[in-house]
Amino acid sequence: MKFLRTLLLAAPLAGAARLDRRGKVSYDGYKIFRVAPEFADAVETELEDLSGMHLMRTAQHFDVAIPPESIESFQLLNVSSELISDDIGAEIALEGELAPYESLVQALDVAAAAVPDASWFRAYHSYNDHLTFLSDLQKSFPSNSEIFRAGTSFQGRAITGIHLWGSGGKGSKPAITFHGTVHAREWITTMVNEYIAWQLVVGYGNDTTVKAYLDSYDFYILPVVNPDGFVYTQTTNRLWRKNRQTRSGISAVGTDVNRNWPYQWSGPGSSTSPSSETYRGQSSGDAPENLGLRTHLDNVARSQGLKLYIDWHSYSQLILLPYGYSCSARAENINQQMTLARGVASAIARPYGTRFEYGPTCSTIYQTNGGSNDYAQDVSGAEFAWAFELRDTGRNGFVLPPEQIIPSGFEAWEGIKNLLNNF
Ligand code: 0X9
Ligand code: ZN
Repeated sequence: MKFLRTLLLAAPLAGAARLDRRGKVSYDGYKIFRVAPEFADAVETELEDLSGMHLMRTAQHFDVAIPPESIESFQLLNVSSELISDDIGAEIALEGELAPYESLVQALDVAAAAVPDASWFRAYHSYNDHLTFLSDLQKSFPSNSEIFRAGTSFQGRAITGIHLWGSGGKGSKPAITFHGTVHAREWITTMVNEYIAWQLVVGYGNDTTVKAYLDSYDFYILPVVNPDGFVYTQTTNRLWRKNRQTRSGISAVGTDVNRNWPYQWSGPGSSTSPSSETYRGQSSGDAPENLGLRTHLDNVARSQGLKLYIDWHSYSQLILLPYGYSCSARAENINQQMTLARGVASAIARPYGTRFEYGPTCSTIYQTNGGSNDYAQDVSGAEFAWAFELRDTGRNGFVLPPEQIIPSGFEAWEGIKNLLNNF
């Protein structure tokens, strides 16, 4: 029953948002329920009236956040569900204040500046501190890296990444491109992208395997491809997903940049409604972030070839392969992609036993139209175009405690190394 997998996210805070003393949307008293799949459609229909939020819907589960005043009405629906979080506001508080960026350790070689310390990965950080971290990482590896820009966000921020290369020189090898935080609330993806970039820089001088990765591929890592949305999650609404694009005559804000890619753009895996969390935009590719990202991706693919593209998301612990737009279309090398994904999932599980499932996007999570990995596979011509859904499976969801940043980064790094060793 294909329609069960169709994503129709309700608008968050359709009713009036409650603000705390600092002017941020308050999630105090909101509960997360995991609704059994057979009741998912029924709950979806009621969600707007309940002022509830759609968090994650897969074939296996549907997670919704319900505000305190609607809990009783939700219970009256009498659907089978499990309580997975008692108070999102309390979890957001536990996630901690953003930590200042302070510590640097000594340089890897005398000509270079200090490399950022691993303590960076003990907390979440402000957007400006992420830019400083990236620039410090670059300065610590000056002959093999540069900061680059992949266009401009709706509000005018530079979409920023770090380009790393090895002994063949800049731009000489097939490219590997990572996009983090296209969905603003998926903060763990920012940290995991930076963790992988940091491991590549730190390892180049003292680990022959890591040196071989950089000598074989050019890495383009963009930890925050939706900077406006990310800043908004820090100033105003922790659970914001889309960009912050406004459109004349439309009051709802935001386009889902991961439904806006100009390939298989329209269809049931995206929404025409501007208030939906999966709003695809008025025309394909009309989000400024999408323009910058696809121009960069296509240029790199044209000049160097695109070996691997990964779009990093959370949560659900999945490795998603093409395609999202159709459950029957298959990438020509899907068997090889499945074999590789299986190896990556076992490498991820090795350190802490974290289980990732894998498979084509449409049948593994749900149908997505206008998604980045379909575009990267078929238009940019990537050999492999994947999306990861990082930790966890719902207990903390998007608000993953900072103690889990390093384990998430480490297991993802193990997975990426396995992939690089095997393709
Ligand atoms: O719906 C999405 O965009 C992703 N899931 S999430 O819950 N993080 O929003 C899945 C993305 C699948 N990959 C692409 N279509 N690129
Ligand atoms: Zn996402």
